[in-house]
Formats: sequence, structure tokens, C-alpha cells
Amino acid sequence: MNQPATAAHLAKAPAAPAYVSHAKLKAWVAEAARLTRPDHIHWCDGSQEEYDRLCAEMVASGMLIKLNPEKRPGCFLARSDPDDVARMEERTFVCSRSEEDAGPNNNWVAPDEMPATLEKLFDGCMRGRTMYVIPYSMGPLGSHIAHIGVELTDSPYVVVNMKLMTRIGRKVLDVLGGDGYFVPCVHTVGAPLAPGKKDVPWPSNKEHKYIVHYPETKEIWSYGSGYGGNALLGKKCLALRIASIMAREQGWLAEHMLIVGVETPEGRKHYIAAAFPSACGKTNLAMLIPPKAFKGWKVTTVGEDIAWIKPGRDGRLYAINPEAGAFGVAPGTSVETNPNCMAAVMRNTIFTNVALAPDGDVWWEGKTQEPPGELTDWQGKPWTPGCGRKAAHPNARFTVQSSQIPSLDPEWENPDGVPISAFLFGGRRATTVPLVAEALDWEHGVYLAATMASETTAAIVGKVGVVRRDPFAMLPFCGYHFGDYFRHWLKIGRGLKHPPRIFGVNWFRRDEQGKFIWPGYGENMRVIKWVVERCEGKGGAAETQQGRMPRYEDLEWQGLEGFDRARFEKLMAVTPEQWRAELKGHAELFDKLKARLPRELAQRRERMERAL
Ligand code: SAT
Ligand code: MN
Repeated sequence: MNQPATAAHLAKAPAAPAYVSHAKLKAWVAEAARLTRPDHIHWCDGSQEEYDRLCAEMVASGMLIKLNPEKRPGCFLARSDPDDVARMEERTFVCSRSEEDAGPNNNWVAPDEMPATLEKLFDGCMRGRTMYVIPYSMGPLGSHIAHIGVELTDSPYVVVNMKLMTRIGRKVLDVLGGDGYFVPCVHTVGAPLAPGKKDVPWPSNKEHKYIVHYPETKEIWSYGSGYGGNALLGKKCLALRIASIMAREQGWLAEHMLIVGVETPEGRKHYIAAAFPSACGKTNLAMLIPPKAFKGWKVTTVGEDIAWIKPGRDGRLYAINPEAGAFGVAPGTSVETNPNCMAAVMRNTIFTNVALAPDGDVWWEGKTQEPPGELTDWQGKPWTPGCGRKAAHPNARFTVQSSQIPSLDPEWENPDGVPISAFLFGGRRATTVPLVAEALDWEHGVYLAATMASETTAAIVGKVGVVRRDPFAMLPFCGYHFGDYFRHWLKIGRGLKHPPRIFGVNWFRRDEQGKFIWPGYGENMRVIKWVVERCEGKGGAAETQQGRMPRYEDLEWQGLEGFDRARFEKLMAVTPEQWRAELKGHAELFDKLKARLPRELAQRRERMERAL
């Protein structure tokens, strides 16, 4: 295995294509190749031919299944290893020089300890495979808000997903030039192939998984998983963890937020950025279609997962979507819940861990009310409706380019970003937190966001249904101490002449029977309309300790007349007993962050407690 890097071995490594002029990039690729020892190196040019060729190769090797070209033209299905189905937070590390800088919100290993562990694992890890070099831009090419990364990977699945979700290839190297800055990202599935050995459909490493970030040198190293955020390093690793650190150093914000445009019937346009934890319907909100009663209102999509936000010269905040595609959760998506999304995934889409229908189409729980009579499940096993197993994995995904989203906003690629009028912060709470409340000021907004909480998702092993604090929906994604992060948000707000208004929302409150009180989905437009009215200085509200809240008469009820005042009061109720417990929860969070918690937040909590 550990054959030394001999001159003979290096001589086999092909030179970079002539168009690569970046000496440091070439040297880094050569060094990574010496360590990982791939059989081949392929520099991705990002062309459609390259994409098609890789897909065809994966079909031949069994990694992809081509779907029925009549039903789903240009679409493929991938089935992952059952041990490799989600982001792995327990295997994700931030290796800052000081443990305190990483904060209690990150797993920390000393940066002089981790490389030794990784070097052993990465040594020869790409044997028998091709190393793909993927230059990619997070954000429109050349935008002053965008940043460039280069991912090395031995997974062709990663290449084609990166092609759909980011801007990759030669055009990125053109922007990078001879000495531009890039974030180096090394990824391997951690499954070297012995000569003559047949590959498995989804190679990964069962024993070891590491997703590692070095804040000071801004490097990303990922080992052992081929799935989602563990392997598509532009997304959570670069665009959130590393970018959050860059943003703090450079005075901007890297956030786990969708961005939507909202146009009033009079043609006034507002952009709203909204943070929700994973699997809380962000994709649905990003592609919302207003109910019939909202004549003339239009909602358009800029992004559905991540926002990079920079103060503009005019004192407002401007946001870009650093991604160029979506990696969305399939289960629960239907023509009822998200018609725009269903239209987007009709073609040129890669599905991962959904079920396969006999006609070569895909299916997942919630796609139709009645499941087909028979299917092949996400693990390739025969499935029938009564069999007691799920047909699709609950974290099954689709990967699709933004350009296929029918509701895409015309400004979505504007290199200067879109001006943000409002921030929404939404938890998933069965009780306590009202449908919507506007923060009293920026600091209160930061408080609302800092104390957000949610029930758990597939990425957190073994804890489904437990409520966890998820500040700014950034718990797994903030690359440094949350106390410092809150302070950064406070500072950004102080520097803005026209700060966006901040709102807390909760679509997920339940009644005594455990049923959701609020219909959600398209009906969330009722809240959005009120938010827009507040931004325009209209829209009535009652002022409380918890913020400014709409009264029944302040919301639009046309088309939802059955939703009466009593039900609305239930949805909005702020009860002292629940809030006393809630503030205790805030105190527990603040206590964990106490070393770096901004005083303003602790003081505000105390004031709220006294007021109860
Ligand atoms: O797998 S991803 O990290 O891309 C999606 C998620 O879990 O939020
Ligand atoms: Mn996300």
C-alpha cells in the first residue's frame, strides 16, 4: 500500500492542461496526487460533453441508473450505501488553533494533531481511481461577493452533482487567472481499488469518516463519505463553515438562508432572506405559489439554501445565492406542496435514494397520495405498499440546476446581489413560539435568531424528534464560536443605515390533538404579505415583549375564511408558563456560550424574564 512517492510514480502524473496557468494550483494538485496516488488525473472543463460522458460511465459501472427518457429525460438515479445517507455532524470537525475559537458548537481537534490522522488515511486513498480536479465558483462568475474553490475528488458522482449545483470548469479558471485565491478542498470516498478488483456501486469507507475544516488556512479535507454535504464541498463546507469565517474577517454574512423576491400587485419588489433548519420546508418557501386570493402577488426564487450577504454603499444589505442548483429533500415534495419544484425535476435531474417505479420513473413518500402497486426501494429491493418499509430514504434528494426552476427570479445571477428588505428566522416548534413576530429592533432580531430551536433531522443520528437550539439555523454550519458569531451580527447591524427588518416565524405549532394549527405551504403567503406591509411602513401590529405581532384583522384571510379568530389566537398565544420555560432554555444555551456571549443578549434575556 505505502509505496513511496518515487520519481517513476510522479512521471506518470500527467501535466495539467495548457490552459491552466495558476502555478500554485498546479503545485497543490501535484502534491495531493503524490499523497492520494490516483491512477489518472482529470481536470474538469465543465462542459456538457464531460457531464454526459461521466454519467454514461457511471451507468456502465452501476453507480447510476438511467431513468425512462420519456418520463424523465436526462435523469438518473443513484443508490448510496445504506451507511452513507446524510451529512454526519459527529464526524465534522473545525480545527482552529485555539479550541475556544471553534466554540462549543463545533467538534474540535488540534490543527497539529488532525493532519497526522488524515495523512495516514489519505495516503494512497485514490489508488485505482481517477482524481477529478473541479474548479468551481460559489456565486456568479466574477461577482465581488463570490468566491472560488477547487475540489479534488475521486467520485464522478461528486463531479456531476457539482456541475449541477455550482459553476465549474474552465470558465472558473479564467476568473482565477494566474494567481487568484481559491479554497483548496480535498475529497475522497476512502475506498482505493486494488488492481483488477470490481468496484461497488457506491464506494465509501465504513470505518472512517472525517469532514475537516482548517479555519486559519481555509482548507477542507473530507474522507470516507460520498453523500451530500460531506462530499459536495462547495455547499456546507465552503459556502457556510469556511465562508462564515471569511465573512467575519471581511465584514459580511454567510448564512443558511433561502432568498425570495416578493412583488406586490402594484409592482413593488422586496427580497426576503429566511433561515430555517434543514428539512423545514425551505425549498417550498423559496418556490412558493401564492393562493388564488393573492391576485397580482408574485413570489420568485433567488436561492433555496444559502445566502452570502454584503453591506452595500447605500447602507442596505445585498445578497447572492452562492449556489447554482438545489440539492433538495424529495420526500414530501408533490404537485400539491411544491409544483415549481416538481416541474424543475422533470428533466436533467439526479435523484439519490428515491424509489424506482416499474416504468422507469421515480417515486418517494408524499409524491402521490397512493403509492404505486410495486416499486424497487432505495436499496434496490422489491417493495409493495404494505411491506412496512419506506420506499425512499427519508433524506432522499434531487439535484437540479436553478435554471430549471420555473419561479426563478430574473435577478438571481446579478453579481451585485439583490437588496434585502427582511430576514425571517423560523424554528420548528410545537408550542410556545407564535406564527410570526417582528423584532423590536436589530438587537432583538439577533436575540430571536440566536434562540431559535427545532426538532431534529436525518443528519443527527439517533435523536429524531428532540428539540435542539439551532441559532440562525447555523448550528452545524457556523465555523467558529457562536458567541463571536452573534457579536458579528450585532456589529453588522450597527453599521447599516437601512437594516432589514427581522421576523421570527413558526409554521409548526400544534393543537391539543397534536395536529398542525397552521396550513403552511402556499398559505405562508399570508405571513409574507404582512412582512412586506411592515417593510413598507404599513401593516398593523400589537407591541409585546416578544415583538410586534399581527392581530387577526392585520392578516389577509380571503380564501381561508374557515380559519377563525379563536384558531388564530391559539397560533399566536404567548403564555407566561411556556415562556418561563422557554427563557430557561435560552439561559441554558447562553450558559454554554458564556465565555464569548455578547452582554446585550444576556441582558435582554434578563429583562424579558423580569417582565414576565
Ligand atoms: O447534505 S446536505 O448538507 O447538502 C443537506 C443538509 O443536510 O442540510
Ligand atoms: Mn440546508
